[in-house]
Amino acid sequence: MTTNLSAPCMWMRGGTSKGGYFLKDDLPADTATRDAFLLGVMGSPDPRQIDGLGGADPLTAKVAVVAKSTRPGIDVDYLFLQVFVDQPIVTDAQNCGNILAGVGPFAIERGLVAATGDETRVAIFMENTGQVAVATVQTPGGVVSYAGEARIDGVPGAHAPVPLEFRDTAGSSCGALLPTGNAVDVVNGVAVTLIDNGMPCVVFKAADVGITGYEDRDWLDANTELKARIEAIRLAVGERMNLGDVKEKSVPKMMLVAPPKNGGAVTVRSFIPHRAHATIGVLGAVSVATACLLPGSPAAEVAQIPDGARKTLSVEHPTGEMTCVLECDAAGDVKTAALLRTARKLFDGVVFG
Ligand code: NQM
Repeated sequence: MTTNLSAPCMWMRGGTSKGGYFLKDDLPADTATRDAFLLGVMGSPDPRQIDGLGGADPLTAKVAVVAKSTRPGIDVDYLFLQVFVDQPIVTDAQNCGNILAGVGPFAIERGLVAATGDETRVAIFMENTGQVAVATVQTPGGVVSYAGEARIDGVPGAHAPVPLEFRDTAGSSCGALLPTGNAVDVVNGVAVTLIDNGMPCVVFKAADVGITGYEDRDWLDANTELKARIEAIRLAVGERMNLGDVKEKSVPKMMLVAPPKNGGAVTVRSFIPHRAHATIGVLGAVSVATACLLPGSPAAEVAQIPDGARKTLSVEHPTGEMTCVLECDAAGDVKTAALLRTARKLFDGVVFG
């Protein structure tokens, strides 16, 4: 389907995801027209996305909408949109920390933010959740550089580092870190933690749904019985997590945890929510890592947690690990999270939807 509309667009990899980055003013102001255009850009709905630029994967059918901010102390506003692959849905019901990694470079490239020496800090208001992240972008000579020596699992090669800092992300979409007030709830016979430290997640032991937690993405995606069981839990908790009916939403994410295998803190297999993740989401990882710190939670039962207020937690995933550095206050509550990502400009031009 086509809307016959077009817009300037930069295609970027952000972390382990990929998608279209737009200036807000370049998109139709009317939401229905914007969403129809974005469905056309990606080629949705179609499992192959043959008529668009989406990569037949929710991780590569993502959109960032960026504008100069008028908020004090904030450089840009970022709205994340998930375009579904095989349904005609564009949703702003979730944030995305991987696509966030490209927002700073994009904002500088488009002239929304002036480079300040060799590194430029960009304060980003995340519209989906009303929270702030700070990205540090490499800008030698005042120009964005994507080249560097930083490596993240799930992306081949080395690139310029884009460290991300999050502050006070608890309750981003659910209103509270633990929307039911409990570290453990039992849903369909499975002990789960319903948690939101930047991303609404349901965290439970992989063993409690009959798998090890070390399976690969293809195996998980092919297991329709497992997926049906997980989806039944997801649909049952939407209201309890203050997310309403989640049938057509991409949250909560389903996080299956197991003991670490490679010296990390915990192993995770995530469903986002209908496909297994190739790695793990950024804020998804922060939320799981936070769940590991809750005494008595299913994640705490399998996790290895270092001592101290500043905790470096390596979250193992299907293709490596993601390191989250969590700072806790005296009460043990997570106050800030820092993660390393990289990003790369892939294409700049005009896209047709
Ligand atoms: O949790 C995928 C991704 C994500 C989200 C998803 C993300 C995050 O890897 O912050 O990055 O969970 O839909 O891009």
